[in-house]
Amino acid sequence: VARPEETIFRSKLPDIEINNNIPLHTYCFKRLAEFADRPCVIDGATGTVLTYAQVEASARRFAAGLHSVGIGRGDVFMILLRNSVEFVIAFLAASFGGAVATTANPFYTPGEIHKQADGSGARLILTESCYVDKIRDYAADHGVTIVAVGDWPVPDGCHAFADLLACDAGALPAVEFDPDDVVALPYSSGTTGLPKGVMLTHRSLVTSIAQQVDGENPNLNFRPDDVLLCVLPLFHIYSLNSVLLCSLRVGAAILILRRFEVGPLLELVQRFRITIAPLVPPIVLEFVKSPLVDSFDLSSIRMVMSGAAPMGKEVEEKFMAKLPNARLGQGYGMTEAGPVLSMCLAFAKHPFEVKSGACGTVVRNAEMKIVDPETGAALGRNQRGEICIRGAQIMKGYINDPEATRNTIDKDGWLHTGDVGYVDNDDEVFIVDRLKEIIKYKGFQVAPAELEALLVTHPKIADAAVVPMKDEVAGEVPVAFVVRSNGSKITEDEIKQYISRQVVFYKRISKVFFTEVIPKAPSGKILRKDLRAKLVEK
Ligand code: AYL
Repeated sequence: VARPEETIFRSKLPDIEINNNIPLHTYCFKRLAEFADRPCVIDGATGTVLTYAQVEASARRFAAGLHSVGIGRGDVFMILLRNSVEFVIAFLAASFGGAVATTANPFYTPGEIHKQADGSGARLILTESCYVDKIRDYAADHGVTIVAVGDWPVPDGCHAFADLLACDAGALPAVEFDPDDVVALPYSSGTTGLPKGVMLTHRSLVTSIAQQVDGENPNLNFRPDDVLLCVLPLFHIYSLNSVLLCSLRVGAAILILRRFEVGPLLELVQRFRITIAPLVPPIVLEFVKSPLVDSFDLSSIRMVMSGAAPMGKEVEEKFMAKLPNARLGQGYGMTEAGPVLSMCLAFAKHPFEVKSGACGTVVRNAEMKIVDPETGAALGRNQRGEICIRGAQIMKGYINDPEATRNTIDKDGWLHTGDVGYVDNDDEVFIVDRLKEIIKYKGFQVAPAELEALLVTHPKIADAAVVPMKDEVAGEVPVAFVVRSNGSKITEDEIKQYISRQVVFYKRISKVFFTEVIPKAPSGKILRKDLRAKLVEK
């Protein structure tokens, strides 16, 4: 008889053999001969189509181009692009060249970009011409190369994307390879503190993709004749992994959109006969609310995925009533977990019955356990605790931060998510709460520690704490508790503006509460629970 502390949850699908000792691009393009002439990426703005053969060849040429400007094995470069064909080519080029791509939001302020460029040690930044001004001084001061996409002529002092792409792929020397080499370095604050570089290796990404789309009965049944909507930002791991890389592996077409707007999006769904739409809850909500949904033919959609933030059961049910032909389900991921922990089994080739509100079942070739946050003991079914995951897909660690890595992945290899949930009698995962600090604005991460650090640099602020507040549209928004410094009369508006100038739109503080003191534990840790409780009273 298994004792409760031994309870480990597994997928309902059998484990499969995963060859995760090969480079990510080799794995993704395994069936290139078969798919060579099929559409790979479609630019939603122009309708331009690149085939699999063209994308693969472009990535190899761009890898040679990167090499020609000094980016080789183990070197980090930043992709600071909106969704685009160039993004896809550059990311795959990182894999071909043995380099590391750190992905960042092009809407970041210069300060936010500089922090990530510094922390990751990026030696080159690839961005659009219109954003070059954000990084020009930084690049000059730090000897960082800039590669610009778009607008001719190329901004002063930058290389042109097109020139690097014109390199001869044969000029790329053979690259030594280790499956545990890092290939992607997205940023995440994890369970606490500031954003950190998450080291995802070839092995971890190959494993994660295989867990989703490989096997006789894939958990996520993407097919070569599918057309996937890629509107979620590729700099975020959800879109990079579950949309781009999973599609490449199966030979599907990827329709790339730069931004989300309901009307134009619905029109494209109809025009390109999109079959799979990976979304986040706020976009699902817009679909539910928009009267436009009834004026387009959306019958091609067979699968709608939601992830990155909680989705209410009501939204889910309303959506299914509106699009009865489509299957809606959730995936649950965390950047550090590689990222997918659990995936809806109604998306399998031979689908299972699932419940609305569930976040899927743990992926195959992985182990999940639910632990009591107080005692660390593993809990049985239907008992709430911290969700932990183990498997070859999880991150190698945080870059240059062994301590944060140790605090997240324990000595037995379990990654602690900071999410509270349970596994029910049918192996479905439900997320009910969060132990960690992070705030989720429409699925985007906001790290309270980052905003707190900015707030306390203001001379009129003595102390500050940032916590999430529920919001109907965004899910959560950051709000601040502020202790004014002696005699200061700083106002809510001044504080909001001070922060707005320094951060991307979704990190803006939506409300300020002045207080006498920030509640803290003897260790100095902010008692966020107490502050969140105060919000409920307000
Ligand atoms: P990060 N329901 C509730 N909360 C969720 C869900 C979900 N379905 N998915 C993610 N979260 C929260 O690193 C949770 O708190 O990665 C988790 O720890 O930006 C945190 O978001 C992680 O935030 C997919 C589906 C990737 C989802 C993802 C999520 C990546 C978000 C691939 O196929």
